[in-house]
Amino acid sequence: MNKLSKTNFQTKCVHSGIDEYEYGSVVPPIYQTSTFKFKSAQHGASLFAGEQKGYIYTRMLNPTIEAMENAIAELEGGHKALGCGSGMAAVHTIFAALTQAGDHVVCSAAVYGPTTTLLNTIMKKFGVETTFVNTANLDEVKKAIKPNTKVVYVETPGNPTLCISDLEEISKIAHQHNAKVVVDNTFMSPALQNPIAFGADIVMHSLTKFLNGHADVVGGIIVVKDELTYQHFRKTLNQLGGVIDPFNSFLVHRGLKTLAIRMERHCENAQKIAEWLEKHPLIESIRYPGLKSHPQFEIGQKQHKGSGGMITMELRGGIEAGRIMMNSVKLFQLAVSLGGVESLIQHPASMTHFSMGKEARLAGGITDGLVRISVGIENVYDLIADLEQALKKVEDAHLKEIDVHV
Ligand code: LCS
Repeated sequence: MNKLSKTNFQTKCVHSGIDEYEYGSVVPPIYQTSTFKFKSAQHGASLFAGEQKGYIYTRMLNPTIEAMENAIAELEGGHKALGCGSGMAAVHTIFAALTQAGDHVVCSAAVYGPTTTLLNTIMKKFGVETTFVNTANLDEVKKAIKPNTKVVYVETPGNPTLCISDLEEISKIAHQHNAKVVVDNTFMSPALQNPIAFGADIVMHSLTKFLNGHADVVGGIIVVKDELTYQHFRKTLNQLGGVIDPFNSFLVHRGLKTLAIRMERHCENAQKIAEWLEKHPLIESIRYPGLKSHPQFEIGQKQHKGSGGMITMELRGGIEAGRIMMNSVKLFQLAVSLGGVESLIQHPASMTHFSMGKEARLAGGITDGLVRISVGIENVYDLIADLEQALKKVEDAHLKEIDVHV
C-alpha cells in the first residue's frame, strides 16, 4: 500500500508520481536524456535481461515520464500507465497490442474522427474489421459482437455528440464474450469518471486535453490494470516508438496538480452556460451531460462525478448561423482541441471530424450544423457575454437574410 492509497482525489492530484525525487526535489526533475550509463557491462546486460529495474534508453523508460505515468495510473485507479506521443499514438498502440489479422472490434459510432479513420484504414489494412454502433444502445452493442470480437472501444461522452454509454453494462456484455473494454476517457478526465471502477480493462486519454489542461502539450496515456498487460503494452509501445518525451511529461505532471480544481470550474461554468444556451431562442438543440434534456442524463448521473466542460449545439439557421457565431466570438477562440483553461469553439463537420467522411459522420449523429464549445475556467459571465454578443450577430443576420422570427 502506498502512502496515497487512503487519500482523496484532490490530494492524489498534488502528490502522485514517485515518492521521493533525487536531492529532495519537490517536483519531478526533468531527465532530458536519451540514454542512461550502465555501471558495468554486467549491469547493462542484467537490465536488458529484466533481472533488475533501471533505466536504459528513454524510448523504453525514463524517470520523468514514469513519474507522470504513475501519477495518472493512481488517479485512474489502475496498475500502471504508458505515456505516448499523442492521443492517437495511444489509440494505435492499444489496437496494435490487442488485435491481429482476423480480429473484430466494436467501436462507438461517435468518436474522435481520426480514431474512426485509423480503424477504417490502417487497422483494416492489417486485417482488423470494425463495426461502429451507437454504444448508448446496449442492444446494438450485443448484436455487433461476433465470436472474433477482441475489443469493445467506447468513447464516453463521445466526441462531439456527447452521447453517453453505460460502462458497467457494456463491460458485462463484453466480458461475457471475452472481449476487452477500452474507454477513451478524454472528455471527462479521472476527476469526473473512472472507467476501471465500472469494469473497463483499459483507459486511454489524449493528454493534450484536460489532463495537461494548458494547451501547450500533445500527448497520450494508456492505463492498464495488471502487470502482464503492462509488460505486453510496454513492449508494443517500445516497438511502435510513439512515446512521450520527458519535457512534455513534466508539463503534464505539473498540469495534473490542478486537475481537481480546474475540473470543478470547467463543470460549474459549462453547467451555467448550457442552462443559458438552452433558453436562448436561437439554439435549436443543445447537448450537455448536466442538462436533464440530455438523452442519457441518468447514465451520466450514475457514472460521472461532474458533467464536464464540453457542450455541443445546433443553431437555428444551421451551419450558416454557426459560422457567423464562430466568426463573431471574441473571448472564445476559434480552434480545435479542448480541455484547456481557455474557452474554444469549433465546427466538427469541417474540422475535427472532417476526415471521417459525411456518411460515417451522419451515422454517428454528427450533423453539419453542430457547433462544439470547450468551456474554460474564465469568469462565466464574461463567457456568457461573449456568446450573447456573437448570437446577437447571428440574430441580426437572420433578421436580414433568413425569415426567422426570434
Ligand atoms: N480521443 C479524443 C476523445 C480526442 O478528442 C482526441 C483529440 C484524441 C483522442 C486524439 O488525441 P491527440 O492525438 O490529438 O492528442 N481531439 C481533438 C479535438 O476534438 N480537437 O482537436 C483534437
